[in-house]
Amino acid sequence: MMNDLITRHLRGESRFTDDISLPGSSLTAVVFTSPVAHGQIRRLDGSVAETMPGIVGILTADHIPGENQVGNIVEDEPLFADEIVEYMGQPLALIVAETPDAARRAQEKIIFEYDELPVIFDAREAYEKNQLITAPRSFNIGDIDSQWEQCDMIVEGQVDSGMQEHVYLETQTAFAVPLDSGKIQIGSSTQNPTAVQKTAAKVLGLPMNRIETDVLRLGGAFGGKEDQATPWAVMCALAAYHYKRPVKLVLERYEDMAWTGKRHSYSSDFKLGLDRNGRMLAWEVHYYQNAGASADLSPAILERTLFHSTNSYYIPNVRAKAASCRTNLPPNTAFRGFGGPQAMFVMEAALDKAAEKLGMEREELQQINLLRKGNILPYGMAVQDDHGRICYERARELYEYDRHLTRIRNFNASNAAFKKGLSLMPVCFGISFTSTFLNQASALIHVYNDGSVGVSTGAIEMGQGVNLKIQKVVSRVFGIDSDRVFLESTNTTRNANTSPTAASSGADMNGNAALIAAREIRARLLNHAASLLNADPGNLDIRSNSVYYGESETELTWEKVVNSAYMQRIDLSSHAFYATPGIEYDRSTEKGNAFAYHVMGTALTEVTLDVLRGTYSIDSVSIVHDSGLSLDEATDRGQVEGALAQGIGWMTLEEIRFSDKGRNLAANLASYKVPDLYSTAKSVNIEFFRDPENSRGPLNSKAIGEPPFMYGIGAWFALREAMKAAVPVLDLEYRAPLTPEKVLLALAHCEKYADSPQSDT
Ligand code: LUZ
Ligand code: MOS
Repeated sequence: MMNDLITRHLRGESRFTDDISLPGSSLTAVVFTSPVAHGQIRRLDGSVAETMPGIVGILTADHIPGENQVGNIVEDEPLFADEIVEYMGQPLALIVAETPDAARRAQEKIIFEYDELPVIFDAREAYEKNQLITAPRSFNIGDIDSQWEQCDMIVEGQVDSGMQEHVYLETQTAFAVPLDSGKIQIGSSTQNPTAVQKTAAKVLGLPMNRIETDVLRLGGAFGGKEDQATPWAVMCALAAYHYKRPVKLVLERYEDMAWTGKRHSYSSDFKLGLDRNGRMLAWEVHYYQNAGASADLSPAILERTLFHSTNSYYIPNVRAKAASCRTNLPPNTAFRGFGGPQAMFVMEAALDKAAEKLGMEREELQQINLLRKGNILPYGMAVQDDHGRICYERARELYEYDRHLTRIRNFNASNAAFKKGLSLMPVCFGISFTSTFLNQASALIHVYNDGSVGVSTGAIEMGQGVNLKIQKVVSRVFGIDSDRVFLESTNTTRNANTSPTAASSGADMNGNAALIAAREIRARLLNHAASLLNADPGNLDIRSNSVYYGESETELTWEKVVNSAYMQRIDLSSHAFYATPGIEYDRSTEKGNAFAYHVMGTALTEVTLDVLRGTYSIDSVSIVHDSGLSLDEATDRGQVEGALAQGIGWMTLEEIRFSDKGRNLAANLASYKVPDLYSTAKSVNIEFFRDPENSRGPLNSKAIGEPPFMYGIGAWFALREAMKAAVPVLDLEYRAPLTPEKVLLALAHCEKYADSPQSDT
């Protein structure tokens, strides 16, 4: 029988934020945003718009009773701009109306006058002009300056990777309902209900106990709703506060794409030193992150970039520097991988360049330098196991790398119009929030006296299956069928001070909290059963919905023991807290055990290039992935496949360009290409490597969400191999995405295939 959580979803019965009917006379809101990337505000006048039919009111910075501030890590982001606008699409006013049509008509009648100010869109230019979000960071290990002399070979270069739009199916959506005693309930499509609660409280000048955030489920997020769901929800709260009526706000796709932040583009410089055997000795890298106009999560993302500067390799001497650069673009934000992919692309590019110069395969260099258990990473943490090496070797063997390499060489030797390329891509990704304090979660479990179970945690279900996993954890601990366990919405009144569901750690942390809470209730029930059966609780167990004494089923069913415990006034509820043990990080020394563990794996990618057209297909990606004992294998398979497709999209297809005025030229799904069935991998093979000893998630599982994204980087390098087979003297910049257009221009030896700004007409 298929799990109920899945069947309801498949039938289209699952509800999302916009499906929830609001009580009585609810209002609609739309947002008026800046038409200019940088400007001094001269006049913002809604007086004409306000008199239009159906308009309830227009709210600006002047209507904020508390602080006009939504910045999370750095307080540098107003809810509504009041003196200056810093990017095109920055919110200026909220139009609140009886109907969506009325609101949209008024949107056009707002008068906005400004004096244009100079703009910066490029991270390196911002760095030169000292436009930084926070102080630059630097990770150091060994003694890099004395190492260069020891190196037999040094390669240097530049690497660029592009932005990426989240394209969650459900756009940013929120509503707010005024309750009794000045309390406001917010419904939000957010990964971070506590941030919504806290920010709404701050903007309204209320204590947090007057705001409740409730989240049912999200139609995708991918990091795009970790921080950037907040302003829309706070706007609804502000309107509900002023007009004492429920208010809903749903962004149109073109608004969402134009106004919200993306994955950060990075531009980086590297210098890599090796000995003649291909061992990496010294690694120097400088990352320039394009943060956009305010901090958002950029400092945390920058940090994760530094943590992943050496990916799956051991390098004893490292100096990695990173700067978060302020530009006049929408603030960039979390996106699956959170700065890790950008770092890994640079590392692989450096390896590629070194391999070419040494006359070796990139894969040979990878193999020589793979991490071993006990190796010290640049941030001082020791590698806990050899899973990276094991997965790499297993992928080579299982998927017959050597045989395919020979086959592809033969193919390329006898075909001019088509060329094939092959690559291996190892991934090593740290699991835990890099801000140690965020590694906490809670669960609240009620066993009702009819035997049914309700579970509330801080985890947000966004399609990744976290509810299914927690349901399995709880039903396994209780020894009952999973359909007896109901997963409640995520609600700040039931679970307070929640961390965002992010960093791949939602199931790990909330699952562990649920595990602890369920075990507490189970122990009480077993004690009670022991007294009923006159037995030692140590000999009792609950499984298959009954209490067992050793191997024999007793007459106590789950319902009976639950109801009897209730009659004896035994607490059938439990709240539990989980704080990931053993992690600490010191930002003053940039050293510490930042992660609970690493997830490792390797992908083998094969591509075929059409040399005349520059088009290509990703023929297959074959993966060995370190999964621990999966809580739900179909879910984990789906996560690997989805992340891979998204990674391939980032590396090959998805391209965002801005006009010379800072307008996003790819702010709709006609000009922004996400991978479809034809452009993602034609076949995907996955083998899970399971080592319960080293799997620190609940019931020996491991985090799954982000690490497989980075397998997609393999597509870039496989494509480069195919291009080199066509044009041996190929001089390809390390620049993503490698779109068919760029492939074609590079193959044609076109010197200038880099992006050039287009005029804003
Ligand atoms: N969010 C965050 C994340 O706040 N800190 C992190 O370390 C992180 N890592 C991945 C994804 N989201
Ligand atoms: Mo995220 S990139 O919200 O885990």
